[in-house]
Order: sequence, then structure tokens, then C-alpha cells
Amino acid sequence: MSEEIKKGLSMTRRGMLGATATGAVLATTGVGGSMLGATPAQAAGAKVNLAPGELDEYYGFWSSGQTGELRILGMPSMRELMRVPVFNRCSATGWGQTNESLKILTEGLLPETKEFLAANGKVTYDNGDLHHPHMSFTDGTYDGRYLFMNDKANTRVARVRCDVMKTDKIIEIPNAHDIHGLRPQKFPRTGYVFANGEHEAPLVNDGKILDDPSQYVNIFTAIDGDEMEVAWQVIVSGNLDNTDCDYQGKYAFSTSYNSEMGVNLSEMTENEMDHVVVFNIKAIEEAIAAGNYQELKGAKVVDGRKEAKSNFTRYIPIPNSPHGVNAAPDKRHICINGKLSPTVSVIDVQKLDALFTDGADERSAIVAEPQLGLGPLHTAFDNKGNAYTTLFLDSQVVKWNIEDAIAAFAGKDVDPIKDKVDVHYQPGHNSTSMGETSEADGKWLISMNKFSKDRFLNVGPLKPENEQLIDISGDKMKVVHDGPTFAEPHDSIIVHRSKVNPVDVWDRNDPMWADARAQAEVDGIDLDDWQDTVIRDGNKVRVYMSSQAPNFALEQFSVKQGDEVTVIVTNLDDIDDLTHGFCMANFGVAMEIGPQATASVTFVAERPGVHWFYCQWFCHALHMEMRGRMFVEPREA
Ligand code: K7E
Ligand code: CUA
Repeated sequence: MSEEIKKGLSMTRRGMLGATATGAVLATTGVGGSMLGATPAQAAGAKVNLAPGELDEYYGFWSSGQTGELRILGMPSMRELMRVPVFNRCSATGWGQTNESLKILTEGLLPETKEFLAANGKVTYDNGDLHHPHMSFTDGTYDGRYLFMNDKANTRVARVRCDVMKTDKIIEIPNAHDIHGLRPQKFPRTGYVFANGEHEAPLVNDGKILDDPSQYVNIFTAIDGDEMEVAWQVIVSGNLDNTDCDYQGKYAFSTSYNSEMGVNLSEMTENEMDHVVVFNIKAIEEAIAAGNYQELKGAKVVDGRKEAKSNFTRYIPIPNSPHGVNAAPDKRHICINGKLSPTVSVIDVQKLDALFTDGADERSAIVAEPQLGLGPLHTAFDNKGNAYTTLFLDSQVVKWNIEDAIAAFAGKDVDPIKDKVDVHYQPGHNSTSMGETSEADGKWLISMNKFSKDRFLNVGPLKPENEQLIDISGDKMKVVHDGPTFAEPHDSIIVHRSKVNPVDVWDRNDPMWADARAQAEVDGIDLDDWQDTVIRDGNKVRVYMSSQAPNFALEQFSVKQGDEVTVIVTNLDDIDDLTHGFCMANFGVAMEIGPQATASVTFVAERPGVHWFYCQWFCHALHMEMRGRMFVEPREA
């Protein structure tokens, strides 16, 4: 036996199981795979490498942090399949430029935000910080209708339609500041989308109160996910970080790392204990129904602060600046990740009623608090009662058993920790296949690591993140793939493909271009027909044009310098994957038009001359020839 193997065997369990290098040595020196804890199921790791043309078993829906978009990956191959622009601008699709996307990006903004943006020469924000994408639920599992996600940068919540994988609603949340944690209600359905305002500010933030943190508050928001409107809000004590809810439809939970309401690092981290807020959904709904709320910027707001002594909230003390909150698929346990504490605190939802009705001590709801390692941030689950927690500071994922942790908390001599694996490096979120639903299947885990350092070819000072795929089907975790990604996926969900059924071709009557359809009706245009019409309406010109590979219906059209030109393109092709584009060269105008879709864009023709428009999505052997001219007649002197 080599020195290395001896060293490996004498290492702590953490060191041995974690060190992949040791594993490799053992494997290459012919020590049985059984020593590594490999089970036949783990040979399933081979599934990672799909043959060309083979489809993945899961969709991965990925956030992108400060990039502001949603990404769709195939899992377990980790191939990036699509990017869905949400809070960002997209050169390829025209998101943030087409009239259809601008409507979505502007209609949900608060009036004061519109004013503020206008003063800066904008109609909407150009950036976003998308942390948490989560699918709508029915009866505790994904239902394939929508994905919801937050924008921490500009206090917004967006919805993506899963039939077409496009954003269809974005709302700005009033009264709150900087939406971070977001989760859809699991039961009976979504229902509510819960959203945390992370940063403290005066409740009416109009400048009258500035450097007086004693008057700052944080706001928890329940959004009606069907209407995409704020249903109600709760003022809380402390700040709000992440959120999740139970499988009974009774309670939601938000962590607070700044129960101190500090405004600098030393103040925020002063207390050993912070808390998780438990929201009593029924009590809040009853108050709203009875009219016991204040209306603030159109939202119904109740006071759930400690001093209000309401039945809306309870504050369970948690060590220490807790971060992630995750409901286990056993429908009973909620894991609160300790961040500065090496512990995860486990709440039993069956013990929560007593907090509200019997005045039970808040800590009585805690049934386990295992010591797992340094920097626990987020926890995911399998279908065998195990939890998988990221340890940011240890750069590890720890697998532990919930029932064993409960037994240990009750005084039994059991070690809940089953395995640890090194990840590279500093993991934030993790997620398991179907793991945030009652249908967790215990196959795959993704560790979303904030640093890749030396894992890939050097691309300069800015490095990709590293997302590692871990096979969790056996007793021991096994890292099977490194996946570099651009800034900065925080969170992801892994959804079985049976839950998601997007269409191939748009419905011509889709509401996405309802405004264009209404305008066409006014203009006497039938968008379902081959159209080649230019409508002049004062200095407004509307150009209706269809496209069918490899032609635009209009070879040319004329406008006058200074005209406000709207080009409305309908793609009459109805074949899978036959997307056209419309790019007006040197006008900064470009957009995507999917099969059977209509899209429109408006610009001012302040450039006299001959200008070519062309199709910028490759569609045909004669794609290069798919172009036409816009003549801009110069203004008469
Ligand atoms: Cu942990 Cu924004 Cu979900 Cu990032 S948050 S890691
Ligand atoms: Cu149409 Cu390229």
C-alpha cells in the first residue's frame, strides 16, 4: 500500500471522503471501488455524458445574478440550452427594445420610478440581479406553468411563461427595498409568491428620514402569482434574507441576518442569535379581509414587528446571521442554514401552531441543530431523509440525515453526518433533482460554487463560477462534472422533463403582441395575412411586414426624416426552429421573431439615406439575401 493510500486511510472521514485526489489514487492502484463507497447506482455517473442527439432527463433553470437573465440547462449534461432575458437587455432577441418587451419592462414600475427613470433619459432599468428562479407549484410539486424570480438590484419580481419560455410580467414591489429571497407557495398551489425586501429603509422613503436607522423597517411581500399583483405586505423586525414556505399552506419563513438593524458590518454581526420570521398566512389573510391594514402605495400592509404583538409573525432565535431556508420533501422539516454558525437549525412545522395559540417558547419549534461545518448557506434534499448542505468556508457539501440529527438533538449518541465532499470552491446554493418538491428523487445535486480559481484555463482576472454536478444516488457523494458559468448563478432548480412542455411554434393569437394586434385592427390590417402595408399617421409611420424564409414581404419602404417609425413583423413560417430576425442597420435596432410570432420596434428615422434592414437569425440558404431597403427622405430645408 502506497504512502498516499495509508495517509488517505488514516485521514479523518472528512479528509478521506472529501479528497478526490485520494479517491483517484485508490482507484488507479486497484483498491476496490467498494472502499470508495461506490455503488452500482453510482456507475450511473456515466449518464452525464449523453450521446449526440440524446436528450437530458431534467431541465435546469438557472439564475444569473448580476447578468439579470434566466438560463435553461439540460441536466445532467449541464449543456446550456437557452438564455431567457428578464431584467437585462438582449442584443439577439431585442428584449428591452421591442415594444412587446418594453411594455412588460415598464408597465409594472411604480409611478415615481417612471419619473425618476425619465429624468435619466430612460424608460426602464437596464440591469438586474436575478438570484432565485422557482417554478409554480400545485399540491407540493412543480406544475410547469410559470417560473418566478427576483431582482435584488431594482426591487422587482418577474414571471416567465413555461409554454414559450419568455418573460410575461415584471412588477416592482412598493415599500420594500431590494427583493432578495423569493419562493412560490407549495400548497395548495401558487398562489402566493413570497418575496423578501433585504435592505432597511424608512417605510415612507421620501427623504424626510435619512440617517435615523431606528425608523427603518423591512417588508415581506406576498404576491398573487396569477395576477402578478401585491396581495399584502408585512412590516417585520430585523431584515429579511431568504424565504421558503411549508407544504401545508399555513406558514412562510424568512431568515434575518440583521436582527440588529445595523447599518455597518460590525453592527449587523453583533448578536450571536438572529432569527427566522414565521409568517402566519391565515392570520394575515383574516386581517386583510377584515380591513385591518394600512394602505401604502397601493399595497395592503400589516404590522408584524415584535412590538406590535400581532398574531401575524413569530421570531424564532437562530444562530448566527442565518442565510438559506429550505423546506424538506418530508413536508415537515424546515432547515435554516446558520452561515456564521456551523449549524443548521431544523424546525418541525407541527410545532408551530403552539407558538401562535399557546404562547409556546419560540425555540420549542427547533427539533435539531446539527454541527455540520463552517459556513452553512443552503440545503437541498434527497428522497431518503437526507439533507445536503453547502459549507461556504470549508468548500464542501455535507450530507446528513434529518432523523439522526433529531435523535442526536434529543440526546441520542448518533452522528447525523453521513458524508462530506470537497467542492471547488466556496459553494453558495445547491439544488437536487426535484429536491424542493414532494417528488425529490435523490439522483443529482448541483453545487453552485462562487470561485473556480484553477479549475479551468485562465481567462484573465475575471474567472467563471464553477458548478459541480454530484451523483447522490449512492451512499457517498461523487463529483462527476465541472461546469463553468458566467456571472453569477446563485440558485437553480432541477425539474424532471415530464413537468415542462413548451410549444414549438407560437399561437398567432398570443397575448404577447396584443397591442400590435389592436393597432393593426385600427389600421385595417389582418396580421394573419401576408401584409406589406405602410400606414402614415401624421409623422408616425407603421410598417406592417410579414416574413417567410427567405423573404420580407416588403423589399423597400419610404419614410421621411424625423418620422417615428414602427416596424411590425409577423413571421408566417410555422416550422420548428424557423426564427427570423429584423435588424435595421445603423439604427441600433434588432429583434427576434419566432415562428408564427409578431414583434415590433419603434425608432425615429433621423438618418436620411438608404438603409438596409436584414434578417439577423440564420433561417435559410438565402438568409443573407433576406433583406430590404428603407429610404429616408431628407427633411426639406
Ligand atoms: Cu445564497 Cu442571493 Cu440565494 Cu446567492 S443568495 S448564494
Ligand atoms: Cu430570415 Cu434569416
